[in-house]
Amino acid sequence: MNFQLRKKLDQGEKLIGTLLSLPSPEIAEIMSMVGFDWLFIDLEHGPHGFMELQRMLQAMKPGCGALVRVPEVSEANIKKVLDIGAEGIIVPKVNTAEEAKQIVSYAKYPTQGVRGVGAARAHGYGLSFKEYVERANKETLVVIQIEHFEGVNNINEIVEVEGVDVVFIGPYDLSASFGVAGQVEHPLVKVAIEKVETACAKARIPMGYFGTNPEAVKPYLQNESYQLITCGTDSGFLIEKGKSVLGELGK
Ligand code: 3PY
Repeated sequence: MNFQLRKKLDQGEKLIGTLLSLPSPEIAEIMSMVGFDWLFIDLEHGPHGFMELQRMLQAMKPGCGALVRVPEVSEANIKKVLDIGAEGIIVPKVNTAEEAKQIVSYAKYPTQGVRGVGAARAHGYGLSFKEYVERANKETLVVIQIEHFEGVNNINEIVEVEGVDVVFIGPYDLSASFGVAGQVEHPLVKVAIEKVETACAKARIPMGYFGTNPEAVKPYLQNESYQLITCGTDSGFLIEKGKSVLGELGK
């Protein structure tokens, strides 16, 4: 595995990705060919299983990285996603430092964590086993999502957890937690995001943000705290283009 995302993040690069909610190797292939730096593959809301995930990663063009959102925190989920060859995990709705510590420990081989050692695609099915195991703790990324007011309330403790590489805002869930679902510009959401930004800046942890369109992510692209930007979704692109074609044809 030739992982590049960690190096690029460490060099301060801004990495633009898009969210894939459909279990399609062809879509993963096309999006990696189009030039996105990375793909956010969503096993939390998407119907993908681990086999579809493997096919998607196999289809991607080298140079485009994959971060995979696990459906929930479990040792089995995190281990399988990394063994299949993801460059890192994205974990939804992390609300406490305890949860963050647990996640890091599942993602790291001993002695930093408890990740099980077994041959799979990430290890070249065993061919590059030693090399992968030596590099994995350094190269694989642990991205945690703050997307509930409880996580915002505990952010100062969460960013202290060693091994958390990126704090990623989930603006839609965050707005829902305040009872204003979908209002990602609502003052309650904005103030919460600013609190997370302050804590991350102090702890020197880069941040990530998701927006459905370029206008929504531009302010975050310009904000130096943010390095992982996710713009749009596969299904959103299809809907938008399908509607616009029909509109042009007067339907
Ligand atoms: C959200 O906006 O809630 C998300 O999780 C997007 O990543």
